[in-house]
Amino acid sequence: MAEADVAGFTPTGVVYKSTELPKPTKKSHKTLGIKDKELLELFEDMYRQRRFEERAAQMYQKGKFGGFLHLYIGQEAISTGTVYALNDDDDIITAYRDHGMGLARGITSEQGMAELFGKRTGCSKGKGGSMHYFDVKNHFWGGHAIVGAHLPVGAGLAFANKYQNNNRIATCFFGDGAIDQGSLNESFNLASLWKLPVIYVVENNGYSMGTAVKRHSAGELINRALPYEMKHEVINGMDVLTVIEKFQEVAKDVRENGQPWFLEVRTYRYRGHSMSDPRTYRTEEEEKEFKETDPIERLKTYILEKKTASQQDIDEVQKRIDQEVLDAIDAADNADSPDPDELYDDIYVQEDYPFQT
Ligand SMILES: Cc1ncc(C[n+]2csc(CCOP(=O)(O)OP(=O)(O)O)c2C)c(N)n1
Ligand SMILES: [Mg+2]
Repeated sequence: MAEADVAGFTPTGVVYKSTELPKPTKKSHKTLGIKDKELLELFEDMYRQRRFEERAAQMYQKGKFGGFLHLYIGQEAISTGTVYALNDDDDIITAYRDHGMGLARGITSEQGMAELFGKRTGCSKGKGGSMHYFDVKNHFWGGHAIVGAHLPVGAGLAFANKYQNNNRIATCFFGDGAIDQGSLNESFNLASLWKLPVIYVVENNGYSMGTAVKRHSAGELINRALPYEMKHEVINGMDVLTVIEKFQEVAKDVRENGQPWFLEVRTYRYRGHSMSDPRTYRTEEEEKEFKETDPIERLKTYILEKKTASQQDIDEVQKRIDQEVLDAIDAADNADSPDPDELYDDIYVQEDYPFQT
């Protein structure tokens, strides 16, 4: 059956938008200011996110915790590359597929796993779960479950930084499913009008739940920048060096010129939307094609080709992280749940809110 038939439309000869990956950077790590030994650290960072989530999926299947679990596997170059390129006190906010960004930003495997298990040692004290990782100390503002709802908060973070004149910028990530929410237009409008120091980033992983981008969204995603006259670009999100290159450039421009950017980062979600998704809406060939661009394998190949570290160094990193994640599971298993008396702690209440009954 033709694709258009599946969607319920009559084929019209419309050329669908491209979901092709733009070319990765040709620049070497040295040209980008990345030291030899930092390449192995970038590898470690991405591998931690991958291993953590593979084990998290196993724990979910074993019934160690419930609720939703959305895996970031395949998208790790984006979290690792962004965190490397930004300053440590720049603000980051994202949607519910948040484990990778949280771990890259400084949440430990132990805090992350405990949060999934709903334990008080978790990064949100066990009360947020998978979709609500938070680490305010590291300027990581969540983890938001409602599609598009955090985009105005991203503008707010940037507004606060501009107001305080502190030279910090905000970066707000969201999925392609958020592209047509009204909140995107409201946020882009104010960001541009008030020249807010914010980078909006759509992680285009091809799907919103089981609906392909080409079926849920009219026109190219990147064109959403045009009515608001925002600077914009589409980049390859499977190559960590490309992500670093572009975020370094864009962060500098936002910081120096005080104006927002919109980036479309093309990537692929290897797993289903959540744990209950059998992925019947796409082919094995498509998954295989994207797995050939795997960001972790790609960096490993680069490291070995440039001889900045050996296979043995890589094996050692993997062994150490494998153990770190197993230890995190043990710790989460043995930690306490939050006390029921703490249920209403850490909840924002404005005492003089006028519309409260
Ligand atoms: C306002 C709203 N509508 C619907 C949902 C249900 N929902 C949860 S995730 C999701 C898909 C979002 O896809 P995308 O933004 O592409 O993010 P991805 O899962 O690919 O990371 C939807 C529709 C929701 N959480 N919020
Ligand atoms: Mg998506």
